[in-house]
Amino acid sequence: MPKKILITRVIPAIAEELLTQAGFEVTVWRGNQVMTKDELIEQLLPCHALLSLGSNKLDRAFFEACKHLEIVSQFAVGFDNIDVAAASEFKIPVCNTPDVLSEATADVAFGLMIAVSRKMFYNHKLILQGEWKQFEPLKNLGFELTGKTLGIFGLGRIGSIMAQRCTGAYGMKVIYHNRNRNLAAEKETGAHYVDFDTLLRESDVLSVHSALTAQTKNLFNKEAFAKMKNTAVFINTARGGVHNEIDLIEALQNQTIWGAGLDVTNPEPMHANNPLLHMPNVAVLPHIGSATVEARTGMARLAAENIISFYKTGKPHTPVNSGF
Ligand code: 8YV
Repeated sequence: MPKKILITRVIPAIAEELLTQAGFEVTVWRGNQVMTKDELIEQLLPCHALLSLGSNKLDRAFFEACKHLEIVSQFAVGFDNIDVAAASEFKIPVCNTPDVLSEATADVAFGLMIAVSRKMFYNHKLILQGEWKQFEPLKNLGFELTGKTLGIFGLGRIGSIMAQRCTGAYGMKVIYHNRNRNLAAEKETGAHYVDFDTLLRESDVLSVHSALTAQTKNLFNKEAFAKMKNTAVFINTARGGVHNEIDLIEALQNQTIWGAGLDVTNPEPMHANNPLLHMPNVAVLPHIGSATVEARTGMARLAAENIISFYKTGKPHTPVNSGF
């Protein structure tokens, strides 16, 4: 009997192709909406493995209802939607898709930094509103990035690429803060480790690349923004839950910080009347970090290969819980 796999959204076809070629029976949920928890549990009753997306909330109750699952392979690098401790209790390996989306996501961070520093989204809106009338010598001036200090919160794969982009393009000095020092990344990027308060105090651009965890949730709040330069730009392409959006709006309105570039918001989707969308020094994108053909194809391939490798060798390529 072939093992049955459920894929919870239509993703690049390579995932289904690889799994089918490897002898699995694949069901793809073709609805446009994310499945409800009940729909997901019902669909999984006859399945052995789940290929999930970040939009599926896999909490303890889910794992209690689906303890028959043999593996969960997520089409995303982030896995804050999954109660990994609960999965581990039921001896279910959970995998993610690191590396394949790092270039694409770093590009969005880099692009947002430039867009904010030159108020690009706002200036574009002025044209749409018929407000481009004449050359303005003193209006809507941005600032230059050359020689500025980039602060990275979470120097992993994506943060390292962002650091390299910024040193290569603008000769920026790079400082970073992680829970633990990343000596390999320091060597690769020339980044200097600093404590969290120094990161806040010294960054001209502060870019978040960490996972959302109990420790990072709401970390960029009123208190943190108050320690930043009033000329600083805050960039978040990781998870909206790492910043407090009400505090961010206030910090921008009070000019506690200068600007912000967000690819992730809190909540998602952001409501169209959110004040951030109307601020000159803010650029917001709808969570498109991994939205390139290359990254999404790589994610689909790796998510499928994790399942294939698990059933062939007992070991998935990129598990996030230990023991697998
Ligand atoms: C995905 C992401 O778009 O990989 C991640 O962690 O945030 C994005 O690449 C999304 O989570 C798809 O599941």
